[in-house]
Amino acid sequence: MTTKKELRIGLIGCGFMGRTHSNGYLRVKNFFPQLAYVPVLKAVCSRTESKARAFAAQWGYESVETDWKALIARDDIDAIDICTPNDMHAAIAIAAAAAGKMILCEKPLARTLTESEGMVAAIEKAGVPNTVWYNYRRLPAVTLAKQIIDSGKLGRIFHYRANFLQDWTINANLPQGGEGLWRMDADVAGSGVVGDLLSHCIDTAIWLNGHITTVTGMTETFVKERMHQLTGKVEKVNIDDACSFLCRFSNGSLGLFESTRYARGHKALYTFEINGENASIRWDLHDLNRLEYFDNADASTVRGWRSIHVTDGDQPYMDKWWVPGLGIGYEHSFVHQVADFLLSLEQGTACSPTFREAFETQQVCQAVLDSAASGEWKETASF
Ligand code: SOE
Repeated sequence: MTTKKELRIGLIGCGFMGRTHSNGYLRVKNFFPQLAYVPVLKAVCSRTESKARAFAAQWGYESVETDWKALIARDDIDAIDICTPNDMHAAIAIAAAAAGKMILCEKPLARTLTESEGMVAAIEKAGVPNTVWYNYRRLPAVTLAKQIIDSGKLGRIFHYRANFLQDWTINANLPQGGEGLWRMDADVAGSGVVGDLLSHCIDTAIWLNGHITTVTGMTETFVKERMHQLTGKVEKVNIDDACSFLCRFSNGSLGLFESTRYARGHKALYTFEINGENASIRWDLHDLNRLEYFDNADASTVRGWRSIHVTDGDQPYMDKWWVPGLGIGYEHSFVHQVADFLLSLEQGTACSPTFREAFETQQVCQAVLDSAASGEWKETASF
């Protein structure tokens, strides 16, 4: 018999993110056995019952629901995990908070700043534990970057540079909206690459380098009209296919960000580089166990970019996995987020990024979109 405390999960949404989160819940008890809490996959919810049943059978959920309100009303659910398309995040989070449930919400927090504001207010009024799944923070090499920066080794930071490049929407015949393609529909997604991809870069940047104060951006929609899967009609495309922006951080450094779904040859190239007075670091999602580090204090005879293979037990999270030298993957970042959420419950602390912290990312996204629309520099709203 387990002496662990149960965290009974009600998952809403059976897509790609539903799978990454479910895998996190399943793996955490094997690899983080010291935690006081253990997730229990109580129920999964999808509008389509057959889909919910197939998902429950595949991932081990005990029951299914087809109405998210019924899921929230259940007494045997402690935490609601929101893995729906973005247009449902606000309604579900606000209702779940009012019902006193803990909430784990997939990124971005919502479609708009206004929706996000309502969510932060609801969760803070309810006082329930919450987190937003900006998973890349929890890759060991990215967490190591945070530790190196916080140790002061970089000194004064001058530049922060990030890219998130994909190529899956180049085909002009790709429809917009509907099953599997909701990210192409602005009514559902809120925005294109800004909310979907740059939000990851912004979350990591704020975490590593502090607040972003002003931005100037440009966006482009390369294919202006596409068939909408749900209406069967050719409709105007309202998402941004690409966005580049410049910004200033409150520590005085300059930022340069680029994201697109039109970078032929790139499927998910997320990279960042940070240049400080004494040292620089850079990271690439395609080689996610590696952190590159240049330290100007090294003897000139051996000075150069070090390639740190982040697989040692002394490095973040890696004592939980295999043996030094053996890397881990994308999916482990979600296991780490579950572990950190469970630890935060045990310790009575917040699990970063909270809704309020993710709201700051949303403010930057909004400022970038506003700047692209007006052609002006924009201040991110004061937090
Ligand atoms: C889009 O293709 C996407 O799946 C994002 O929605 C995820 O957040 C990102 O991690 C990978 O790309």
